[in-house]
Order: sequence, then C-alpha cells, then structure tokens
Amino acid sequence: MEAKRWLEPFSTDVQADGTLTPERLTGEQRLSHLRAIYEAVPESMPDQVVYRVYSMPVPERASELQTCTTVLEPGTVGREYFMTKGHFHAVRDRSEVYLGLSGEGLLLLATEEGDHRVIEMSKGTVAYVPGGWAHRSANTGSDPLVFFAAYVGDAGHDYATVLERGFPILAVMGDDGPRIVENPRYRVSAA
Ligand code: M6P
Ligand code: ZN
Repeated sequence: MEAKRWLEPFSTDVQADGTLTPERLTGEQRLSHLRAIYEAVPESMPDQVVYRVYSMPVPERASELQTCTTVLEPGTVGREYFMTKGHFHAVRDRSEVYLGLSGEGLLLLATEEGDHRVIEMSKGTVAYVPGGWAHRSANTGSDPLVFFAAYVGDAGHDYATVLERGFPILAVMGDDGPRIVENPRYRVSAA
C-alpha cells in the first residue's frame, strides 16, 4: 500500500480553563519535581501541581508545528512566583509563539550569554520567542495563567542548560506587586 503523503487534518477545542477536548494531558509538574528551580521549597508546602501541559499529537519533525496549552497555577515559593521549568530549544534556532488565553503573568527570556527580556502576558498577548532565547513563564496573578504555544516541530526541549546555570532573572513578589530581580544563583555560560 502506498504510504500516506500528508497527515490527516484535525482540530481540538481549547476550553476556558486551558484543557483540550479531546483530553490531551501530556505533562504534570508537581512541586516535588521542581525543587531545583526555586531557592528553597519549605518542607511544609504540600506537593501540589504547579502546572499542566496539554499537547496536540504531531510528529517531531521540522515540517510540523507542535502546539499545546499550559495551565500554570497561582502561588509562590518564598517570594518566587510559581513558574515553569524553562528551556532552550534543543535545536537552538527554533522559534515559538505564545498566545495568552487567561490570567496574568510574565514571560522571562534569556540567551546563553545572559541577555534577558520580560514580556507581560495576559489574555490576547501574542509573544514571539525567537530562536536562541530560553523561555520560562511565571504566574503573577491570583488565577491560573493559561496560554497556547506553537513551535517548530523538531525544536525539542533542552532543560539541562537552564537547570545547571539557572535563569539570569527571577520574578518575585514585591511589596507592591511583581518585581524582576537578578538571580543570585545564576551562572553565566563559560563560552
Ligand atoms: C509552553 C511550551 C511548551 C512547554 C511548556 C511548559 O507551553 O513552551 O513547549 O513544555 O510551555 O514549559 P517547560 O517545558 O519549560 O516546563
Ligand atoms: Zn519552547
């Protein structure tokens, strides 16, 4: 039989809470999986879900677009807002687009040289993440931060670089709202 040349078109419904129909939960990150990204997680904190990712299934190749929603719960660890692990793309030049669906947050971006940017995210924000920029989201609001993402199909996730070096900036709760501060734990690339 002749191999199929093209994928079958499909659609998915994004619900108001960011979940997909049909259900496509592909990742659930609890605080116990995320200890390394915070300065210190108090022993007394319950092991709650910090965020969930719902992805549409397409092959990981450059001709496709990976798409997903992320639902990041509100909360803090010390003064640091709940955040995603953050990653570079394994194939560094691959880009990504975010679309804010609900909630309030900050998209933190950083290059391997330590250059950094911050984009405010809320419903309707379209944020462009060029190749070469690690990206991490922080929920600075009191409701879940929900956003849609689309990225080049073979981008892959490099978590190790951010885990080893940290992120140059942190989103922390200040006395009168969110603040961006330098991360004292950050180690710039040796390159
Ligand atoms: C966005 C995209 C996904 C990513 C998710 C959670 O939806 O960038 O690729 O998986 O956020 O972020 P992370 O993988 O860094 O935990
Ligand atoms: Zn990405």
